[in-house]
Amino acid sequence: MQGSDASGAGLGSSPGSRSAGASAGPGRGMTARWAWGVFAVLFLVHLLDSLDRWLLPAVLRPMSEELELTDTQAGWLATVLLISYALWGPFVGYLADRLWRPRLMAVGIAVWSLATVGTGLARSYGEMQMARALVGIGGSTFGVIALTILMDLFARGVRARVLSAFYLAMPIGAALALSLGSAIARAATWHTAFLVAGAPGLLLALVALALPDPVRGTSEGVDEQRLRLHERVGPSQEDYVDLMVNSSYTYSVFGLAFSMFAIGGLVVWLPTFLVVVHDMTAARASFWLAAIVPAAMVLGMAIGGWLADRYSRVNPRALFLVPAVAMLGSPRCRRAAWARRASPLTAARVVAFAFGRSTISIHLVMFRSWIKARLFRKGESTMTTPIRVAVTGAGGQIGYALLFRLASGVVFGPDQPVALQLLEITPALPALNGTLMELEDCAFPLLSEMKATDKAEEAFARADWVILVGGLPRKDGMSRADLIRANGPIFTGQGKAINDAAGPGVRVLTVANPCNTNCLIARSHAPRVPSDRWFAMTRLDQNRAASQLARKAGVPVASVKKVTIWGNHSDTQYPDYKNAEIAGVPAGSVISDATWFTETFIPTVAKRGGAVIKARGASSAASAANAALGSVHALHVSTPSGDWFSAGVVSDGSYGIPAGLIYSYPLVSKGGCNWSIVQGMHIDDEARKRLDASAAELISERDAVKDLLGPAA
Ligand code: NAX
Repeated sequence: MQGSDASGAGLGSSPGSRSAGASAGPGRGMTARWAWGVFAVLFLVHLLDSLDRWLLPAVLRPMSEELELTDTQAGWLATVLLISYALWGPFVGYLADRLWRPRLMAVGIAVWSLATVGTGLARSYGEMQMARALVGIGGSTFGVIALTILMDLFARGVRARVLSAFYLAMPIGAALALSLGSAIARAATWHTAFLVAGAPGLLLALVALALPDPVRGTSEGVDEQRLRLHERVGPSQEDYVDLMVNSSYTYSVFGLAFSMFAIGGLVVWLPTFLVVVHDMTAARASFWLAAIVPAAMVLGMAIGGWLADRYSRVNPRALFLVPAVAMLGSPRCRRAAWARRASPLTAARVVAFAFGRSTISIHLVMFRSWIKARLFRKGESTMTTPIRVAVTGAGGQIGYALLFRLASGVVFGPDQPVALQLLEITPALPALNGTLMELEDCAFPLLSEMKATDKAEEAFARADWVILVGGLPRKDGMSRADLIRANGPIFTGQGKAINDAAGPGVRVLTVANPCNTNCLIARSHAPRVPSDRWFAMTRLDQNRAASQLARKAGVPVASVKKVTIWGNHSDTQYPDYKNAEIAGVPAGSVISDATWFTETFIPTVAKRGGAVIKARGASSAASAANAALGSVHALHVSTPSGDWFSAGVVSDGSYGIPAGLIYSYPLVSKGGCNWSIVQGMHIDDEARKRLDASAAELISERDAVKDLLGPAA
C-alpha cells in the first residue's frame, strides 16, 4: 500500500508541500490512526454479523427438531432475514445520506444484537421469524453504512485491498459460528449459542456511537468545503435516474443479486446437507466447514482483491473480469464436488463458492467509485473528481507558462476540476511556492487542489497525467549528446516513481529534451504502465510547421490541417508537407514553389528551437507550454474529422519503424486518450529516407543511454 493512500489521509503534506484546499482524506479532523481505528471497529462488527449469519445454519438441525419445523419453514427463516435486509436497504441509504452515520449504524447493531438474543429466546416459529426479520433490518443498517464509511476513509487506489481485508471478517465469523457456535449448541442448547452470540454486539453498538463520521466523498480528493456543500444539497432525482441507466451499475447489481441468490441457499443448507446427504455427524460437518470455509474465503478474498487491484491498473475492466472469471469457474468445482461423494472433496465446492463470494468486495469498490464520480459531476460542476496532473520542473519557464492555463480549465473543459501536483528540485521549491501563491490569487474555480514537493512519488501519487518538463534546457552551443547524458538519468527515477505511485490510468507526456529518448528511459522503468500511455512532445514542431505553411500560403492557420511530424524531436524530424492540406487541398497544390519546402520549410521547422534560443537567449517557453497543453487536449478529446495531430508514441512497427522506439506519428483520438496511428499515408522515396534517418538517430540515442534503460526496455 502506498503510504498516503493507505493512510486514509489521502495526499499527505511534506515540508515542501502546500495545499490550496483540503487534501484527499477523511476530513473532520480525522487522522490516519482514526481511519484505521474505525476500520478495526467495523471489522469486529462485521465479524459478529457473519458469525450470526452462520450460526443459524450451524444449529438448524437441533432447532428444527425442537420446534418441529419442516425444511420449508426452516428455509423461510433465512428468507425472512434476506427480504427484510433487502427492503430496509434503500431506507438506510436515504437516512445515511442525511444523518450522522455512526449513530444510525449503532442503532442497527443494537437492533440486530438484541434480535440475535431474541432468536435464542424464541419459543415459537412466529417469534423466531420476527427475530430474524429484525436481524435483517439491523444487519442491513450496518452493511450499507459500514461500506460508505470505509469508502470515504480510504482512497480509490487501496479500496479493493481495504475491502478485501474488511471481508476477511466473514470467514472468521463463519469459522467461529461453525466451530464454537455448534459446539455450544451441542454442549448446552442452540438457545445458549444465540444468547452468547448476541451479547458482544450490544457492547460494540456503544463503541460505534463514539465513532467519527468522515465527510462524504472525501477520499475522492475534492475540497472539504465543497463536499460539505454537496452533503447539504444531497443527491438529486436526476442522479438516481443516471444511475439506473448506467449499464455497468445495473449489470453489477444483477450480478450481485444472482450471486446472493445462490449463496443464500448454500449458507443455510450446507451443514444440513453434509449431515443428511453425506452421512456426516454434526461435529464432523462443523469441523470440515470450520476449516474449509474460512480458508477458502481468505484465499478468495486475498487473491480476488490483489488481482483486481493489480490488473485494474492495466485494464479498469479487471474489476468486472476478475469476479466474472471466479463466478464462471464456480459451477465446475461444484459439479466435481457433487459427483465425488467423499466429504473432504466438498472442499472444492466450498472453495469455489467462497472465491465467488469474495469478489463481491471488488464489485463494491467499483460501484462506489462510479457512484461518487457520477454524483459529484451531477451536483455542481466543481464536484467532479479532479483530474490529477503532475508537472515536473514546474518552477521553470515552461512550467510557469503552463500551470495557469492548465488550472483555468482550457485543457480538460469547463466542468472538470484539476488538481496540480508539482515536482521541483529542492532549491527551486521556494520560488515554486511563490507560483502557488499566484495560482491561489487567480481563484481559479476549477483548481481543486495543489501542492509542490521535491519527492517524485508524492508528486505522482494517483496522477492521471504526468507532464515531464523538468530537466536542463539546451543552452546555446550545447551538443545533443551532452543534453542526452545530462537529462537521461532524471528519467530513471521518475519512471520508477510513475510505476509505483501514479493512478491506474496514468498518461505520461515527456517534454524535457531529448523528449523521445527521455520518454523511452522513463517507460523502461515503469513496466506496469502500458505502452499506449506514453507520449513525447512533437506538437510544438507541428504548430511551427502549420504556421509556416499558413504564412507562405497567406491563409489563416486554422485552414492548415493534417500536419505530421515524423520521427525524433530533433533536426532529423520530418515535417510532412506532402500529406498536409491547406483549405482542404494538398499543401503542394497551394504552394507551387517546390524548393521552398525542402530548402526553407523543413530546415526552418527543424531548427526553429535553436533560432529561438539565439534570438531570445533562452529556449522556447510559452510556445512549448502551449504545445504541451495542446498535446494533452488532443488526446483527451475526439480529433475533428479531416484532421490529425502528431506525438511521439511507442512504435508498433507502423510505416516500417522498428517497434519500441518512441517515434512521432500522425495520430487520431476518439477521446479519453483512446488513440491510434493514422494508417495508409503515402510515403514516397524521399520521405522514406527521412523517416528512416530519424529512426536511425533514435536508435543511436537509445544505444547511448543503454545503461539507463530499465526492465521494460
Ligand atoms: P527551465 O530550466 O526553465 O526549467 C526546468 C526546470 O526543471 C527547472 O526549474 C529545474 O529546477 C527543474 N528540474 C531540473 N531537474 C529536475 C528534476 N530532476 N526533477 C524536477 N525538476 C527538475 O527549462 P524550461 O525552459 O522550462 O525547459 C524544460 C525542458 O523542456 C528542457 O529539457 C527543454 O529542453 C525542454 N523543451 C522541450 C521542447 C519540446 O518541444 N519537446 C521545446 C521547449 C524546451 O526546449
